[in-house]
Amino acid sequence: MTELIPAPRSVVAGPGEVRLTEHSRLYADTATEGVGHWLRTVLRQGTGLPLREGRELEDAGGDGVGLRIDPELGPEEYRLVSNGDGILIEGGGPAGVFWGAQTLRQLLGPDAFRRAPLRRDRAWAVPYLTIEDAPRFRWRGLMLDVARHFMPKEGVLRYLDLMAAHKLNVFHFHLTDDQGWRIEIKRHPRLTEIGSWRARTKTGHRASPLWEEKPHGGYYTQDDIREIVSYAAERHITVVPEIDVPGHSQAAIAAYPELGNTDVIDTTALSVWDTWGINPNVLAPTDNTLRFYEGVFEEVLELFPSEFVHVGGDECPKDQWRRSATAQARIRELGLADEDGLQSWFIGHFDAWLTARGRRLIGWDEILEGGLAEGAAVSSWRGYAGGIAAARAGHDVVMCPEQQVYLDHRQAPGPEEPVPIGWVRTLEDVYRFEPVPPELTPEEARHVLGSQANLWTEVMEDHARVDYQAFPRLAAFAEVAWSALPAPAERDSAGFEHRMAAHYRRLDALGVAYRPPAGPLPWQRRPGVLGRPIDGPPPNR
Ligand code: TNX
Repeated sequence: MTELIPAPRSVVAGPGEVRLTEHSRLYADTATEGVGHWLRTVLRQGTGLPLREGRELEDAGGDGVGLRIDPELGPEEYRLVSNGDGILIEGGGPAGVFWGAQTLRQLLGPDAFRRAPLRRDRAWAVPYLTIEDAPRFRWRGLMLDVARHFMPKEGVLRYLDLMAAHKLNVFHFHLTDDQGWRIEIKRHPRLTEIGSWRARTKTGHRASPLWEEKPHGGYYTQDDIREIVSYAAERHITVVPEIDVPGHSQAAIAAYPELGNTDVIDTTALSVWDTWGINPNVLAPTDNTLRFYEGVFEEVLELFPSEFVHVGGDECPKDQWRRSATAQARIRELGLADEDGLQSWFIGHFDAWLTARGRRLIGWDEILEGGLAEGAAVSSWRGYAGGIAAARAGHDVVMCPEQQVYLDHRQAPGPEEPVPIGWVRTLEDVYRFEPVPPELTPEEARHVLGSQANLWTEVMEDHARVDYQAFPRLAAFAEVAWSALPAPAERDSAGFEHRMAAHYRRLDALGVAYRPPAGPLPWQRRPGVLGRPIDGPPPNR
């Protein structure tokens, strides 16, 4: 039963076990009451045990569970002891206790992950052991793109639960893109009235001749967002919102044509984009655009308490700025060298704006081009290079190179994989991903806050597709981000696969539609109608 994922720092097992029964009590000290509430709720669902409240730690003695703070431990560190006195989980902060509670759930076996007990008469046992554990990185993230395909709120809450089960703690919420605007902004209602729906959708990759001829869309109201942020916080997950500027903005321009480069194209003719790729229709670098987005970010800051706010900054083609008299005048007026300078001025504006409000900007590694704003952090996605350059320049970095942790890329070669993306990133590739490149000195490496896996959803139109792409690779990623693994070549991938056998049973109980080790099930395959070049060079760039 100790086939834990992610692997803890140390486990010392002894003979014997604690048996949880209907008489078992759960005690939580004041600081860990929230964790106690979470643990009681999920265990009651899966096991049927009431885990009545203990008034003091002694009530949890023998066959109960105690939760409390041990100030000697780090904030996310925990110790789980199961012995003749019962089960005691101590953490340096509530987050540490919460991760310990996740470990306890795994120790109880796969059925503890169900929503209702299979039967009432079974025993629930936890072996005698001592687990000491702490995360390697403080940023253990998952990015979910809800712009390309909208994921209704329930699905997002479910992903937060799946993240928590894997001890992931940063949810990077990609809320806007060319193909959809997904967050209600009260002062600019057309962003969702117009920007959250597209008339049709390209099927498969962008070279496909096929379309799904039906409207697609949806958005989160501000109350939905508050609920998501609060649900995440209960699970010790920080939500980092992304509003992508100045590229990836066609949905916003379709809603408010004055945001685009009106002296280059007729932006009133644009609609929410219905295909994939890098879009030439970018924001105009005008005062009107800046004021508009300051308004957007003001509402965003009210909804998301996170230290970091993501402003995108990726894939912003400069052609329209080259042809725009307005953009060229701005370049001259600001004394900039070129259009790259304009992009960096644009990002720099929001860096200063966010910093003045006590937040920090983070953006995709393109924000390094033309000079990176001081204090800004970088999501390094086009490989390690951006992250290395940023760390050397003293900027914080989240490593998420597409070569390793892009979960939209296919997980095996062959015609059965249901994605039109040529690159193969296997479970083992992800397991051998190292967030800190050897090029960095220990001093520079301190700027690597951690890592995240990214789920872009061009080809994932529902939650079953997202599950298929995310799992099992997200489990490998979680271990990379949490556990103190050795260098990639020395990692025990056979041991990991052995533990995965137990983990698949947990994912089954959770209802995750993962990719089975033997390949996709018939319903997970996709008929060969995508116009996809199989296993060739990446067709999506
Ligand atoms: C690049 S990663 C993008 C996304 C795409 C993704 C597909 C990044 C910052 N931009 O817009 O969805 O590739 O893999």
